[in-house]
Amino acid sequence: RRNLRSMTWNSYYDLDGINHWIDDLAISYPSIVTIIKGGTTYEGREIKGLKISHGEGRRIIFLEGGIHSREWISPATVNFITNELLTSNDEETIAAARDFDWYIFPVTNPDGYIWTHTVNRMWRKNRRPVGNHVGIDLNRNWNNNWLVVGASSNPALDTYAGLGPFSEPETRSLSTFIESIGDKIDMYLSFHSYSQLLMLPFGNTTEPLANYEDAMKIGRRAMGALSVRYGTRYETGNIAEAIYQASGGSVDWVKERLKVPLVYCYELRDNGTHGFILPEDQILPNNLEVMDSILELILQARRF
Ligand code: ING
Ligand code: ZN
Repeated sequence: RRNLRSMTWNSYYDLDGINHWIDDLAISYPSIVTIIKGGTTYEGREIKGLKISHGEGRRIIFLEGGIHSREWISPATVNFITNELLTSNDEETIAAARDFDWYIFPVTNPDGYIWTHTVNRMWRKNRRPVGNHVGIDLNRNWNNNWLVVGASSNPALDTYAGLGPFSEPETRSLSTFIESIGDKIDMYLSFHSYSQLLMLPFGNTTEPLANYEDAMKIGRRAMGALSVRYGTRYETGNIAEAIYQASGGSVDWVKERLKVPLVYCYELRDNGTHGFILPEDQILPNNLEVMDSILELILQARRF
């Protein structure tokens, strides 16, 4: 039998590398890991993910990575969390893995991700052609306040919201999948870069809506935990106050439509020195500090 792959944290992996690794995890951990299909892309690829489960009937933590293809640190972070949940000897991590069902999609925009590895490193959108242009911003295409603010109707732009809410196969199929497990999700985490922020819904208004106060308290504590290891500073706030007003993003839809209790969107390292092209020697430190914050999020959520 061939050797099963393990992932390293000193370089970025392409789509094949990630997908083969996921396949090998299902072979290595047959009673815990299940391959799941979150949907299908414009070019016909599978949105591949995995479920980590130590038994029936648990509440769910959902991880969404790589909806913007150039933000390579996002899939790398999600893969690291996955790896920790399966291999760590740390007690808190073992408990986190055991007590929840984890639904994990490191690359939710596979067509775009391949494009950044082959043609244009700075590609953000999916790869569907519209007129003379290509690509819809998959984080402006969700059916909540679609095209209201911080989104464009111009297909030439990076924030083009598409022809209508859920016009794209990626968002349509992924949202259908999420909806099918929606009432069991306790926490939904979306990973972007860059800016070092932990953001909560909503993107269309700076008003503190839903469980803003509780979510802020939990988020701030988690960012405290994140800063311990290397002193990395993250700000916490709702999307509109922390970064800019923008609607049609996944987290707003998950929060508003599915009423998931805790919904956060990370903007990972860095603060703009390297931006989307985060050097490979920062992958591991980024991953370690984010993992610290995830354990704290879970700890705080359990207390609530
Ligand atoms: N940032 C996110 C973006 O889509 C965001 C910020 C998150 C906006 C959620 C709206 C909803 O613009 C990056 N870096 O992509
Ligand atoms: Zn992004």
